[in-house]
Amino acid sequence: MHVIRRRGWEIPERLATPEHLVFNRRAFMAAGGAAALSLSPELALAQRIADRPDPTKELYPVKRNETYVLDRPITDEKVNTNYNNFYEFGSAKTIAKAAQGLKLRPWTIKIDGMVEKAQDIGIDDLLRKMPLEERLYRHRCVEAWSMAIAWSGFPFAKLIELAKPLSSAKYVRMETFLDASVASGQRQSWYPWPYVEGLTMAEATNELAFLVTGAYGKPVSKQMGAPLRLAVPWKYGFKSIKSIVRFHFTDQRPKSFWEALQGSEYGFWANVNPQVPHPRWSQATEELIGFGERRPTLLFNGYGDHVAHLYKGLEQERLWA
Ligand SMILES: Nc1nc2c(c(=O)[nH]1)N[C@H]1C(S)=C(S)[C@@H](COP(=O)(O)O)O[C@H]1N2
Ligand SMILES: [Mo]
Repeated sequence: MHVIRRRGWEIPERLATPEHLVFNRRAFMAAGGAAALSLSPELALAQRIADRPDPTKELYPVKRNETYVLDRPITDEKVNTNYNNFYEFGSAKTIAKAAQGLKLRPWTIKIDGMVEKAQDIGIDDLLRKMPLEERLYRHRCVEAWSMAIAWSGFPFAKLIELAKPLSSAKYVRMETFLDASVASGQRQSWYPWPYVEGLTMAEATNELAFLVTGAYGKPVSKQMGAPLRLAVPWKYGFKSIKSIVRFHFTDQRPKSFWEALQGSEYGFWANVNPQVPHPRWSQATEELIGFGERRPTLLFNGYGDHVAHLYKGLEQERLWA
């Protein structure tokens, strides 16, 4: 049997933080890690539910854009769909089953704020308008683990074309759904729900910024942020907001969920930098989840050629938290 060994894990449990409080790695390992996932009846059930037909299923797989190449293997789908951060459904990594309660239709996305004309658009109409492609991206969580994923979706820039923001808009602020009746985490009132994230217009229109509708050649799973989630792979994972219901264009810098909760540790930019530690642990290396391997982390998670120019002249800003 394939055994995943705990190797060089550097974050002591006593350093538990809002995000890390939940990093229930010990439980994951105690369950036998990835090898056990296929054996656990509970997780197998969650998987089957997640595999139910989706109205957009026939759109996938989509053609891969070969521009984006990986330096590591793609994370196994079973590992990825059973090891998630999605606080709406709980603060452990094992929220896959709870997330199946999320209803994906109707799913209306509001586009408003500093735009020519505010609009509401259903996810299926949006999907039909957007050019879908597949991209292989790395994902680096601020907790110092990483995965590699075959996302499907469309460039954020295409949504912005549809939204027609005014030239005065400087930021796009995104929100996750708010429904405590399905998301038990949202009954925990000490969190600043709904989950919010934001990008500058230059970031959102950068070619790397990707709105995800699928993964592993099919509609993206609920636990990974169906039906629409962001992937900004040069930033820490918390920037990649899941299950988005609103894009609000504004000239005010958005305050994100994690920044609102713990501003001393999480900021607006959150670009990956191995040389700048989190206040309580090193960011120098990362664990490749599912592979039992640690690797040095790369500046901008290896995407500096695409994005480093966005931060010129902003050296006084807190670019790395
Ligand atoms: N709405 C919402 N989006 C979210 C989160 C969350 O808790 N809620 N967690 C973030 C964090 S910390 C990470 S690392 C990624 C995890 O994505 P994954 O579960 O698909 O790996 O989602 C991000 N997006
Ligand atoms: Mo994360």
